[in-house]
Amino acid sequence: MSSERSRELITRGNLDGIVSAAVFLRRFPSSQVRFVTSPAAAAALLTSSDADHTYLADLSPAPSLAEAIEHAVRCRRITLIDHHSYPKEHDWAIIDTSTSAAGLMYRYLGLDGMDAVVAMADLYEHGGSPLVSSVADVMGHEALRRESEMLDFAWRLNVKDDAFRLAAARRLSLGLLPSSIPCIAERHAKMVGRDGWRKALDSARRSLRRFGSAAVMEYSGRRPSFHGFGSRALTEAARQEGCRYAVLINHGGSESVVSLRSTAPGGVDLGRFVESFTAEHGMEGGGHPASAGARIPSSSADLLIERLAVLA
Ligand SMILES: [Mn+2]
Repeated sequence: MSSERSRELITRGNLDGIVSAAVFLRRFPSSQVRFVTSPAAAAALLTSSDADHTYLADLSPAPSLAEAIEHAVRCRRITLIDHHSYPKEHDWAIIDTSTSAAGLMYRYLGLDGMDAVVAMADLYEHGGSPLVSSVADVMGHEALRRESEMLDFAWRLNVKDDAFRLAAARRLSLGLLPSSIPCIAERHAKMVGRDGWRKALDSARRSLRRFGSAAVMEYSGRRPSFHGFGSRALTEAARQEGCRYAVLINHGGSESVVSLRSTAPGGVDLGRFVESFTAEHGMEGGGHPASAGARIPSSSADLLIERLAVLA
């Protein structure tokens, strides 16, 4: 077996995962890529794999996956590249919360020629990065946002279609952008034609309430699906309403789960914001500058909204 064939990538099927696959394929064009939806699904694939070197991207080392990796590293190489903060350190894990998984892999593998493609993932995951700024200087921020949106719409047309993901990643690995890749552009056009995005934005807009800088959606239990677009529709509706931050609050009994997204680059570091809020009011929270989450006492939810409302 050639060394190319015994190397593989396991990653997620979302935008960051598809761009991670593109980065991997630029470096290892004939290696295998498989897409999964969770660390547990990655663990199952890893356990049945016989690759000499498995890369895992955009998957956090949750207990099920960490256990499978600890077992596998006894006889083969494993490299996990991820950007979600995780409390435990492992010598097979490279974790950096300041970039997308694709951006981290791009740096780690020492690649170039895909700056704009990788910037789409940084923009999608974090709202910004040094790479996003330098690419936006050249092609414009709005053009970069549109390219990112094209790829994001395209995979959502049929979330089960891994053959599409792979074909898209192969073209992206050449440094091409979504608008110049027919299979992506066609799917994006179909998705726009279905009008699902407009419907998702409309229903997101209806469920948001504005409080100064913050657009807030509160619910209890399962979050509405928004025609398959989920929190993406909420963040975009918030942006169009002129709000800097989108806030989702899932009210449980005594505690509530909060998720925060910034809708434009700049602004307050949301990870730090929730860390200091939870340090003051209890429970726990953390995240990135543009995306953060927390568990808070339900009694402090109104205060959290008030604080966010007055942020610049
Ligand atoms: Mn990611």
